[in-house]
Amino acid sequence: LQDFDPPQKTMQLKNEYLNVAKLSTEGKKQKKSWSLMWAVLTADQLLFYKDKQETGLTPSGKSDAVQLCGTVIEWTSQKSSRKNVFQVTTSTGSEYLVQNDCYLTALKWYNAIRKNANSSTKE
Ligand code: I3S
Repeated sequence: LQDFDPPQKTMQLKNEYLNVAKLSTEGKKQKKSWSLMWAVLTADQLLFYKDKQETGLTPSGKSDAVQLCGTVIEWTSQKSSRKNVFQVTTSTGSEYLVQNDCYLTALKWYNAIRKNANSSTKE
């Protein structure tokens, strides 16, 4: 029974299509390739789905799950020529670039992810 996450942790706090490029997986460099992903933020995870319709599937399916505990979020102008890009670096060494042409959209996600990463890390 203890396997169940409390409802407030799995609840979707924010969801939207964002441009995402994975730079590395657990320290291993990947070929940078941007794609439009359906991003879902919960209290302790950032999930990326290829499509909005896939959110019903398990996170282990076609999506990517970022554990926010120990994750660092920083704006970057070095790693892409695109505007409004921030980097998400996990405690296990996976790196993602997240981007939106609208600054306010990018800022809202930056703030929301940072807030949850900070509170997940303190728990
Ligand atoms: O850091 P890079 O290599 O300049 O990033 C670009 C590449 O990912 C490129 O793909 P190809 O190497 O297959 O052409 C993308 O099309 C570009 O969008 C990347 O640069 P930006 O500045 O958009 O992140």
